[in-house]
Amino acid sequence: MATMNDFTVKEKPQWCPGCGDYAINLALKNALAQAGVEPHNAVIVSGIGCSGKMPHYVRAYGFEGLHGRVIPPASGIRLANQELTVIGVGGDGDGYGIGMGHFIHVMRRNYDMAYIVHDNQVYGLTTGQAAPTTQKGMKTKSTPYGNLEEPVHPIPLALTMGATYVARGFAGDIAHLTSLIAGGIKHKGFALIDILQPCVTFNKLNTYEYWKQRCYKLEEQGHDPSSHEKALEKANEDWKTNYDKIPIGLFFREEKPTYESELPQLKVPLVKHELKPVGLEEAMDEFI
Ligand SMILES: Cc1ncc(C[n+]2csc(CCOP(=O)(O)OP(=O)(O)O)c2C)c(N)n1
Ligand code: SF4
Ligand SMILES: [Mg+2]
Repeated sequence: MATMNDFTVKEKPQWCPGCGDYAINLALKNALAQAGVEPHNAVIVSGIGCSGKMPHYVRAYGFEGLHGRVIPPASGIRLANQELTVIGVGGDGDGYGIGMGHFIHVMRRNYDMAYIVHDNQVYGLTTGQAAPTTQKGMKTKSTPYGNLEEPVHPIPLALTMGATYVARGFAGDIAHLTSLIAGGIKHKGFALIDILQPCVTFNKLNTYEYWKQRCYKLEEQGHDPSSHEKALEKANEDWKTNYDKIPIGLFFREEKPTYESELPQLKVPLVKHELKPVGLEEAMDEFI
């Protein structure tokens, strides 16, 4: 069985010292090992951002694509070969901004994949502009007088769009985060793991200390993740308490057939299908 070291690359990550991305990298490698995944069966798919560097820092298959386009290649890989464990990784700008359309639709389809969002409330790579999860009033490079927009709330959004595993972790608690990611990898269906990730260089509001003072663990309060209603209640607690109380942990989990499992054509993975040359006219007759 693979260990965390089997997922470790020789190169040193190039994130800023103290960035929460280091903790996510450790938690992800640990979680892959805990979930019993082998490096040759894992694919890490990312978009563009500081978070988008993750495929370079995990020893597995990897694909760093376009900004906001984590989900399309991840979905394609899943459909082509269900024997692979597919992990999408991206930023809050990537997934909840430019990639929002993909995020919403993948949840109602319930592909079997885990999606990890480095939620640092800013555009890190492009040096600190406001992102979709930036809190109202926060001053950033692009909002020097304070952000006028209400933030996106990914957890209630995921719950209402049909995600079957919905969790929020904190990069300041690696053991807890590891168990949430491992749970998402093992879950048969779409798993969102939104991660509160301090960007120590460009976000001076949402620091490690900020989250530590406010976060509490759902499981320590006896939360029942099988109840959608209770999950929604908890999911709205952060913004309803003006970020005084921020629940982290597993909000919701349910078993539902995945999209892939409902397609008889995928009983044998597409990559293992025998390809027979088909003439153009024959194909036109069949499909048009
Ligand atoms: C289509 C497109 N638009 C804009 C950009 C510029 N760009 C690169 S990364 C990024 C935002 C990164 O923020 P986020 O997704 O939150 O990731 P982080 O760097 O914070 O991890 C932007 C706007 C781009 N690369 N491609
Ligand atoms: S800019 Fe922010 S998110 Fe990017 S590496 Fe530096 S601390 Fe991390
Ligand atoms: Mg970001």
